[in-house]
Amino acid sequence: MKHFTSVKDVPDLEALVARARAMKARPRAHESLGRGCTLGLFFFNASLRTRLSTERAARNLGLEVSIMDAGRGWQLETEDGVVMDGAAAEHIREAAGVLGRYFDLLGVRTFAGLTDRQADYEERVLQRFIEAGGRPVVSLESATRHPLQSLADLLTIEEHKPVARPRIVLTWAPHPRALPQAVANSFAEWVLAAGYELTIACPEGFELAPEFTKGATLTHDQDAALEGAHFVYAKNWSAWRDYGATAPHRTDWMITPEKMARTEGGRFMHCLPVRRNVVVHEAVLDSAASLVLEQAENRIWAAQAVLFEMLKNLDA
Ligand code: AN0
Ligand code: CP
Repeated sequence: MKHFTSVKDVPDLEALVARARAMKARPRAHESLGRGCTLGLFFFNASLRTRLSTERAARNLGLEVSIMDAGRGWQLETEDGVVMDGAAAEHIREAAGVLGRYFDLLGVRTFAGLTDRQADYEERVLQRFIEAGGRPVVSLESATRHPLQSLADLLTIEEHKPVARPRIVLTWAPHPRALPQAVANSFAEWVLAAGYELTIACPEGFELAPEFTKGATLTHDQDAALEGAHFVYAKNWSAWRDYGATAPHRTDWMITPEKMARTEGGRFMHCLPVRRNVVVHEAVLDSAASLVLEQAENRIWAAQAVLFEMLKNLDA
């Protein structure tokens, strides 16, 4: 595996999940693998989990890690051919090129702008970073995907599924701000690639891009979708069709204990950060049904499995 930007980069999904489980069982078993190798993580946006779990994972593999928070005070130009007489002092081509000279492996987090759908869905920032960096790149969440999150989510489902073929529901939930579709797109893509059936519930107008949801069952009836579910993955996303539109007034879509009661002993999932009593009622988060901390922990083992495969590829 050279780059890790989507499930499409994974040659054997089952083997990668097994690798993550092995890392969890013996975190330090490969602590000399990364010796002498360096990993540079570049964040255009704030992060708690991705930043710290990836650092944890890298250290478990013996990698040296440096992290740059570029969100504040460091504006990069990402478009080609522009006259750079505005706020951005540096172009991504130089910035990523420099990082490629400093590190063996690179990680980058870049959010969707949510104004230009085409630019976001072409992953222009991520692609330019990959081109200019000249090194293997792990996505720490891009405009349209969050593959490390999805791998951790899949691992969590494998660990907690009560039956071989669980009923998995991805449901839209309200949020005051416009958020990307990345987590939801990615969750759908990975769960479907793993061969599970998936139901996606959202208000009208909030359907995800068809390229991510082909094979899933789509519904606008959340209550019906929750009936008999084993996993309820809640997430807000802004609209793909009317790009970036939000619906914070749809408070009727918040996940409550009453809604969870429709499920088949369903477990609650969310990638975090989550807004209590907006996306989900606190009674659900504080209940035994919640898997959110298990998911967050599994971010370490997901990142460690991915970095392990990328390090092996460096040697090859
Ligand atoms: C982001 C999102 O929904 O995409 C990050 C999730 C990992 N969430 C927020 O910005 C609250
Ligand atoms: N779930 C997740 O990626 O969280 P952070 O934004 O804190 O990294």
